[in-house]
Amino acid sequence: MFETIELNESGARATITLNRPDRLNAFNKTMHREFQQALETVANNDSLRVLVITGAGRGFCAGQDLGERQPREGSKPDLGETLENGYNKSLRLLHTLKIPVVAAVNGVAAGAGAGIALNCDLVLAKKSARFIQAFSNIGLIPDSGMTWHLPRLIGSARARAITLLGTPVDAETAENWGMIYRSVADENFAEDLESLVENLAARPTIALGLIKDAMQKSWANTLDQQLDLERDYQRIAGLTRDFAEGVTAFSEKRPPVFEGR
Ligand code: T3D
Repeated sequence: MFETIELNESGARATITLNRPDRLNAFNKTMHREFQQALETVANNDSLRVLVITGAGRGFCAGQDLGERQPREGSKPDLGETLENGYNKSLRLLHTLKIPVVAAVNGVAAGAGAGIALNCDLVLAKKSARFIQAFSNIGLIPDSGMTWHLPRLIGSARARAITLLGTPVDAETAENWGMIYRSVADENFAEDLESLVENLAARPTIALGLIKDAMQKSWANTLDQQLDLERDYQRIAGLTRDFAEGVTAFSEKRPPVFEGR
């Protein structure tokens, strides 16, 4: 069905695999369209409780396919337009998903490829992976939300350094800086990913969606506004079947069985 990605929906989990390994899964026009279609499909499937985004082959994603950006005599590119309809549209879809999204970073993540990973809720990376803000290496500015996320994740000094210099950040450093959730030995990656995904898929999905949204909104809110938001979201969480199950299971001294409802 897709040419440049794979979408696998199985039970409570979906996996989107960026699938142009010979280009390190760089985004061409078709991949932009197909990635957005896949995200819409995931958003419309109520049985899903976790999404994984990963890359085929040795890379996660090398950002924009530069083969599509070769200068042509007499024609000037409008990269604002390509951002609006490509990465920005995808990231807005990603951020409105109500289920947790895990970036399984299996190899190098460069440019908007790093951007896609860092826009996910949890980033699990192989120790051998690298994150490269490659934009300034080719005369561009960081996009895909990187000028927003990076200073918040790792502080302004490091964010300025890695974006101005294009310095690669290895996965272990990325974890130590708070850029990603965790880096794991390459040989443990598949197993650790599996247990993370299993755990998320079994947790109370509505509460997880509300947590994601509350964390997101906190950046723009005052403490007072955030306390109001917590009151409103807790009201919603308190009406879920999973909350009733959580409290019942606690009283009965057994593990809860959440249904995501
Ligand atoms: O344009 C707009 O719409 C604006 C938005 C821009 C968003 C962006 O993402 S801008 C940043 C674009 N990305 C880059 O600048 C990264 C370019 N790639 C690299 O710097 C390196 O490839 C890596 C550091 C990612 C990996 O290096 P390495 O040595 O592990 O692999 P390699 O040999 O460079 O790459 C392997 C192949 O993938 C190679 O092809 P070949 O020689 O085997 O035929 C290489 O050309 C290809 N490849 C890697 N990145 C891209 C790519 N092909 C097209 N586009 C790429 N971005």
